[in-house]
Amino acid sequence: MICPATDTIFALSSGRPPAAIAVVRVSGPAAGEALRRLAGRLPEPRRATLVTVREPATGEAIDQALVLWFPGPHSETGEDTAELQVHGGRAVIAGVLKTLAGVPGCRPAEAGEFTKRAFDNGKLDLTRVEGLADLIGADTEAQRRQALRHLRGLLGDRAETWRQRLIEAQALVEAGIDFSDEGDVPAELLGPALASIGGLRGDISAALADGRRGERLRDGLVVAIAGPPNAGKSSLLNRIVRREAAIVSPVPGTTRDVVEVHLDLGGQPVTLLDTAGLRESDDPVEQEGVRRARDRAAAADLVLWVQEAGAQPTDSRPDGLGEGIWTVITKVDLRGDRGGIGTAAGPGGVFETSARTGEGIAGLMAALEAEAVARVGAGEPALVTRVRHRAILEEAVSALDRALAEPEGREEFLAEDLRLAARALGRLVGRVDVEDILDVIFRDFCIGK
Ligand SMILES: Nc1nc2c(ncn2[C@@H]2O[C@H](COP(=O)(O)OP(=O)(O)OP(=O)(O)O)[C@@H](O)[C@H]2O)c(=O)[nH]1
Ligand SMILES: [Mg+2]
Repeated sequence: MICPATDTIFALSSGRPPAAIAVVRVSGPAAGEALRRLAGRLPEPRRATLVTVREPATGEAIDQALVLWFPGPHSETGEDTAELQVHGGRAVIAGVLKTLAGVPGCRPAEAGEFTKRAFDNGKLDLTRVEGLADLIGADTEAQRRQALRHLRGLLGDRAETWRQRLIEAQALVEAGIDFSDEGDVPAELLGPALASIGGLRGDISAALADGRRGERLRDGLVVAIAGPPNAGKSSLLNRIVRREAAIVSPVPGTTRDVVEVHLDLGGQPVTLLDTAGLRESDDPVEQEGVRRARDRAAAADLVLWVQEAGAQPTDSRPDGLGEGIWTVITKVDLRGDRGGIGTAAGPGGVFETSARTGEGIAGLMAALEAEAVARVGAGEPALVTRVRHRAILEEAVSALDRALAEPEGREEFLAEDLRLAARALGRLVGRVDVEDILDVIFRDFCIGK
């Protein structure tokens, strides 16, 4: 649980020492006092100032540092905030943190607590907080771009506009209810309200009909390599990632656990899974491996169904493998007589590859990248990037559907439907009813953020 903001919090906000520079942040009412003790004075606001940081009791110099002073409310957290850029040695950092701990009212920050304060002080809405978490977690270019858009309010601002439109429609309906004695709202108020609700419903539904691009981009496109034992699945994975990520052996049934690797294909995040060869087995461990292989392949965005060159097509693939399936023929080097096969996909989207010679691998990877771009990276930036967003917006759409379906004379119900929809949008940006989810969201942050 996060304590009330009367405490002043501090933390090392930069990465693991030792490093060239370490950034220590302090936020709260005693931040100014803390900075005065360490730096001997309070520097001019928002101006980098070189100071000698001293242990206040003894006056001993700890380090030379660049310090910044951001008086609230014009700071990231909205509170008085100090930032010290010291040399990133462990002893220097320990000395600074120890001194800060000695300042009355100061204590070490908990994970995400700086951001939580920014949220509490209205500096960031919840969708921006989520964008910030995603920005810190972004591994690829496309993920970074999406996260930054959300940090800048892509969804939060849109949700706020939608909420305003709802509130206006609600005002029209409620004005109508007040005007009429019999409960029948005049058409000149109800008509525009209904038109606005219809338009809004359309806009929110359009945001939801995005093929889950935003969620996919956060998680990465999941591609499972599946096929019969010994077909060369693990070798294919290793060749693609250019390291021995999975064990390869001539013994069928080598892979048991699912091996997961994360790739950055031209900025698109792709998670590649190597799975156990699918076959009947008496070995309980292998059976479990096969069960896992089937599960992960069924849940994947794409399955690469791997078959050895020259294998009987009776190795036919089982049902329920997932959304899309591509066939990958492996070990084409063993065919000998068929030199010079191109690196692109053959007819019917069949890829001919050899993990030994590397043939066809570049073509397969290019196709995977194009698929990732098509499924995740193409089109308008996605407004919805989390299950939370989707669930709330779906709830708003159902409330609007109910509103539009209310028969004449039930304007009070209509007004209530609109209130529910507005409430849902309020939850999206964290204005209302959010206590239960805040801990979950801030838990994802590191200490110092
Ligand atoms: N010549 C040749 N041999 C290959 C190629 N790819 C894999 N092999 C061999 O085929 C055997 C099986 O390879 P694996 O990658 O372990 O096959 P797998 O599909 O992962 O097998 P399981 O995990 O047991 O299902 C090994 O002896 C590999 O060296 C290839 O492109 N060319
Ligand atoms: Mg294997």
